[in-house]
Amino acid sequence: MSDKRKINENSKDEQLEFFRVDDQGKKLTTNQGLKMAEDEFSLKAGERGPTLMEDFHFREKLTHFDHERIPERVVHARGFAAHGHFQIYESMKKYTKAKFLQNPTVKTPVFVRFSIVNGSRGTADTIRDARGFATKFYTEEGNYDLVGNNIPVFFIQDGIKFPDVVHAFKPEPDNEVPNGSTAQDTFWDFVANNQESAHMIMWIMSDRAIPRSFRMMEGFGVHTFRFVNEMGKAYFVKFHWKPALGTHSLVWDEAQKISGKDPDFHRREIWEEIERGVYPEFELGVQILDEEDEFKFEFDILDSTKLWPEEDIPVKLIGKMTLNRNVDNFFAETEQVAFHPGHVVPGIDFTNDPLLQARLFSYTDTQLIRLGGPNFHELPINRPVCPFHNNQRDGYGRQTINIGKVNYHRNSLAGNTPSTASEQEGGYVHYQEKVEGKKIRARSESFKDHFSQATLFWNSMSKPEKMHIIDAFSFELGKVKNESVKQQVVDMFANVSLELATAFAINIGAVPPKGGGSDIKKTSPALSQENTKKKPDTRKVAVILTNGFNGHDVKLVLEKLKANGVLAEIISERQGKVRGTGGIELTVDHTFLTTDSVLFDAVYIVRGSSDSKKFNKDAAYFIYEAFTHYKPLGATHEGKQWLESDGIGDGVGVVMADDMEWFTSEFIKAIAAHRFWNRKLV
Ligand code: HDE
Repeated sequence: MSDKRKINENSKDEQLEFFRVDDQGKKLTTNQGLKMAEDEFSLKAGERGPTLMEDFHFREKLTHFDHERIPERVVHARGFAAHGHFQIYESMKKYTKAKFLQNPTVKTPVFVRFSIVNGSRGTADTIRDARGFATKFYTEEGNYDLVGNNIPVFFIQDGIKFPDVVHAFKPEPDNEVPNGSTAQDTFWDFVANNQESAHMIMWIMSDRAIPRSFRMMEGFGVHTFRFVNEMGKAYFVKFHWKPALGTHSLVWDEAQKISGKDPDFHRREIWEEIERGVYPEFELGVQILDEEDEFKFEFDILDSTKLWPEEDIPVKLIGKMTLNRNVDNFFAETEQVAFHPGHVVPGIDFTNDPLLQARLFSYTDTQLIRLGGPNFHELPINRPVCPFHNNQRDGYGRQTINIGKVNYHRNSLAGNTPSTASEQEGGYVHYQEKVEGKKIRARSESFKDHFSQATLFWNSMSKPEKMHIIDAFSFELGKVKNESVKQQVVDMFANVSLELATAFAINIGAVPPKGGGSDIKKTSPALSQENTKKKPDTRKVAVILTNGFNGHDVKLVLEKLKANGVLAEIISERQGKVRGTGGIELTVDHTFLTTDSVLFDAVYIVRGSSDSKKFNKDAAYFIYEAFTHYKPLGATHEGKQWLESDGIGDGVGVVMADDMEWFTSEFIKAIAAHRFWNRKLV
């Protein structure tokens, strides 16, 4: 690429264009470009004879196929990614010299990969797990990777324990069970014996671990990083992604059923929405702390099991990211993208968080095995959009043809180039933090409080959220076989909340805690999803109807839903058309066989005049399940009478009316509300 290339929103797209290959309409060739006259029969000695070694085409085809797979990521194996851009609202010059954070008119290209931490590549999307949220900014100063999760804290404080926690949460090593779940003895044994995990476990047991959508979860950089400005002044910073549609979750029973009904639930949704131009948006937020304030808190800011309460250190929203383009090829882009928290640009620097320090080693190391050598930065998806030059050479799969004889530094033959850049020329200069101390394998005293913020999280939950956490502990520990492990976990979480530990102890047949409890009374309202944004956009409504529905009214409701960003899908007894009054026909999107109640956010029950027993039975089950998952229900016409006679009609979050205007606006409000936790289940 020319050194003069201007970086803009489309630079990455333009760069990728060079590598795109369209095979359609072309002649089939070998990898050497030889056109082949036959691709269905191997070369044999006689029609019924043995295959010949000479068959170079057969050998090439099979050999390539035999080598198609690469190792899946050791964690975050299942992922989904999309392209987009990021734009800041106003210059962040005061805090950082990072160029992509200076100019509000510049759109920096990004590539974002969402992932599941524990599950393997074939796990279902909706398992209970933390989600990865990794962003590659292709900036004019090189790639900057913000490799975060949807949970702001982590299981452990020191990276040396990462293999231990991962071994404990992956399937047990003898029988490789359970897959994509942590309902196992080894995981909970790890938790009870490594109590620094308490805070993260609270998040994993909460609704945050079963997000409704990738576009409805927050992202967090987790560690404390540094911003450094042009004057060399540094600030501590924590990164946040705030979803435009708010943070919402599934119900656990629903999440488990989706795992069977549509294991690709999350990736399918984002793919389809980007295809129809409804782009996911996230705002980038920063919490900034003066260096002088490092020791002002009751926790250590270098400890990744702690968050900075947003009420104490507000999140400043500094820009917006829009994901507007799906990949062309999952393997080439989503699978081969290589993130690394050590990919930084001038103005962004590290801290001594021992978890971050370990990550700075691990990510390049893992790519060497996963992507097969040191040249993975040359893969199209990983290439910076700015020029890159150095004396690193050779290795498996090298793409560039570096001309000339000089491949070392310092030299006189090439005028000592490629030469280093001064700070003024954009050269990266590490922040000169003063460090002194004895070489020691130990944990700072300031890292020793494992429970205060776990209690802060518990205190901040609404009543339904607390119930979900109790249920999650009861489910997970209910599957643990070892009674001692169960008891150890009960006794451990008594330090977080007696109410919590007692409740799940009773459910799992353990002895309720005799001591413990916490004095922490503080709450952080920002932690509760109850206080998040509520919007109807992108919500999916199942419209249940059959022949003889009121054509005029239903058309009106469907138009209004669409105008409010709600996606309505028609569900009926069979595919094809359903006929309403006034000659109105609708195309059926699904039958009760091809879809399921758990795949929708709300149900609109119209019914119609036809009276099929099968329709009635299937629809009743569909509606009842949505009702028990606290989803908004709307009913008009025959549907209304039906719900009334079913006893569901007077439930909270059930909207019924004869006036279509009133009905639609109330139903849209109910859809935006997400769930009605105070509904009494019949
Ligand atoms: Fe990772 N992590 N991690 N991690 N991580 C990887 O790198 C590691 C941690 C995160 O979509 C691996 O390329 C260590 C925290 C994401 O490609 C590996 C430690 C956070 C992704 C690795 C951590 C993350 C990874 C596996 C503790 C949130 C997926 C494959 C010291 C801030 C990126 C790979 C993608 C992937 C190591 C802890 C986020 C092995 C040693 C904390 C989003 O290098």
